[in-house]
Amino acid sequence: MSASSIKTIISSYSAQVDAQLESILPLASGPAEPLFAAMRYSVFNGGKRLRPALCFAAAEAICSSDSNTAKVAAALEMIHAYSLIHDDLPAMDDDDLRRGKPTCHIQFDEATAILAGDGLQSLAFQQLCGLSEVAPSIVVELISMLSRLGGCSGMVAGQAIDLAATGTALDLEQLKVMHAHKTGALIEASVLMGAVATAQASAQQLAALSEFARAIGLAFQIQDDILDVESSTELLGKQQGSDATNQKSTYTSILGLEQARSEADALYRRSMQALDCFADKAESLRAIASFIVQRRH
Ligand code: GRG
Repeated sequence: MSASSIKTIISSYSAQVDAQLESILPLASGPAEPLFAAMRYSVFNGGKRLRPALCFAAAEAICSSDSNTAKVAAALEMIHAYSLIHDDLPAMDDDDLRRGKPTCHIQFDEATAILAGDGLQSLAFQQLCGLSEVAPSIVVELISMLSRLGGCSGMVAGQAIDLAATGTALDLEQLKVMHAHKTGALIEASVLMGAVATAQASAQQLAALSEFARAIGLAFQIQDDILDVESSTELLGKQQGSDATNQKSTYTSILGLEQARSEADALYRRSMQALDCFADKAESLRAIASFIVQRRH
């Protein structure tokens, strides 16, 4: 599939999730106006919408996507946006630039940024609770997945491992564990929740999607590490070279650029194999996976 067709697929999913986000995020008015403005600022400031795209594409690998998929995708994007707001705070990575714009706490203030993250997190779960046309057992399964993979068994634990490791050198295995939690868990949630929301996914299909997501999640992180070395602040929309500045262990610092690239390639191939059982139904997932390893920002 050509690069422009991949972009077309991702844009069509983005349009659907953006419409959903627009409808659920509170308007920036009333006594809590700064909070709502900060939530909107952090959601609508130019994210690539990769997690929603994976959610839609996974639903299509099983059968088809629908309005419930858009709601699940919006919940995932709100969790992602909250994680970035909190990650950028002075108490964590202390970053001023995100997506080429001032980070939430710089644009607003620290207290508002903390609340915006909190508000987005709870709104994500509220969104899942409001799913219609799916059985209550599916809603509970989706809530359980997002709390497990986005919370202290997944992404939040990854962030804690990362913070605890600051200033120490991790070996490759420790780095993998950290990234499988910090970045990989929400990517896995995106794929699995898109499939589960269809109510038609078999255990075998979920296992294959899980394998796909784990491989592409790690490849995503390796590409992130490569871009931190190779790209520019302008293209990345965040400070280039920040991993080295913050003395963080990365795939490139441990393996070197060339080996990091071949590791990402190997993971990409593994992710493709995991999709074999879906034949043509997984074309969009394949396209997004190739975008992930080829992306320049
Ligand atoms: C604070 C609970 C908590 C978690 C933070 C995800 C995360 C954990 C921190 C982000 C730090 C970081 C830059 C990780 C590298 C991988 C990553 C998640 C990059 C950003 O994702 P993209 O490229 O972002 O999909 P966009 O801007 O396109 O939405």
